[in-house]
Amino acid sequence: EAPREPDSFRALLAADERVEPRDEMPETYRRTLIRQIAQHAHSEIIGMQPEGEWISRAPSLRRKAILLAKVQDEAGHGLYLYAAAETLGASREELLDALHTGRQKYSSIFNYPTLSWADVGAIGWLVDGAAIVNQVPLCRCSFGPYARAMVRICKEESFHQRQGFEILHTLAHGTPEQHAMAQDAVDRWWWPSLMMFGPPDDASEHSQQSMAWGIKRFSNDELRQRFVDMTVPQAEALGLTLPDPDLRWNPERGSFDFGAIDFSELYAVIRGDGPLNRQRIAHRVGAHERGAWVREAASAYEAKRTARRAE
Ligand code: FAQ
Repeated sequence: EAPREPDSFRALLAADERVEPRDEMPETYRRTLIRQIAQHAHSEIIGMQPEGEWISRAPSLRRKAILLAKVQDEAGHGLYLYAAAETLGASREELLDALHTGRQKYSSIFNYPTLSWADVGAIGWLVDGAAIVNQVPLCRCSFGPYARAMVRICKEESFHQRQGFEILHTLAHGTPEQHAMAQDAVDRWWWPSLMMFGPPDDASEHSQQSMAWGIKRFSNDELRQRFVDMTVPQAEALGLTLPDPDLRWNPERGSFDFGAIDFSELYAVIRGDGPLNRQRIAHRVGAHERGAWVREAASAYEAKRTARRAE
């Protein structure tokens, strides 16, 4: 049975206009957005960990400054997204608690380890590349605050993708050992990057409704294909190969065919059984606990200001 939708909400969607926080909206629409935006925000801040591990080990001062800025950008993206979720009535505290207790998810990709410096390049090139393909259409998402947050985030992700490409380009054109390091990183990150787009369309429980509501503009498989088509020529430009013997141009489809994805791996990682799920959450909870004094100080300051204003 189709959920009851207010006429004003239907009219906004029909005119392809944005739904704003004070507009009437179905409760299920609100809950779907909170779920997706919160997961997205959680991904941004958990995503700081794999690369953050390399800040102190970056190969030069220049690389270190760039990586530091990139990881800070991810924190900023998390903040815009939590703020967008707050406009729907979900508090920051409640969202972080859902992350820490495993009631809300974050992207599967951040449960894989960063074993070498080349992984920082592979994350920028492939993970940020996948993020852009997924997120550019979200700039036209039906919910205004999410769509607007996405515009700036996408611009920053484009810079991130280029810095990853440049790291890999440097390694791929360096010594044979450096080339091998770049190739090894790409071999490990390729399949997990394809999994970022989610389950195949016929197994994606939310896609149909989210597309009807203009939250998602394209299906998981459509975006995955777009990512493959964009990335194959870039791999050639890097002088690196993608670890898929079935990857080949299909002139009839005007797209690259690619091998079957092992979705059992995606489901295992989503369930909590990826290589580093427990470590990522433990690290996040620890950071949150160690940061308690900052939140207390901010609340005390706010209480003081309110009291002063009331005088
Ligand atoms: N990992 O029915 P669907 C970044 C869950 S980029 C974990 O297809 P939906 C930038 C899904 O939530 C990464 N869980 O779901 C960066 C649902 O579970 P639920 C973040 C996944 O929502 C780069 C269930 O499976 N980007 O952070 C995954 O229609 C470098 C069924 O799936 C976004 O979040 C997965 N890969 O489509 C940062 C983009 N796939 O909620 C640092 C916004 C699916 O019922 C460094 N999100 N699930 O418990 C989206 O576009 C969508 O939510 C999808 C999933 C496409 C991810």
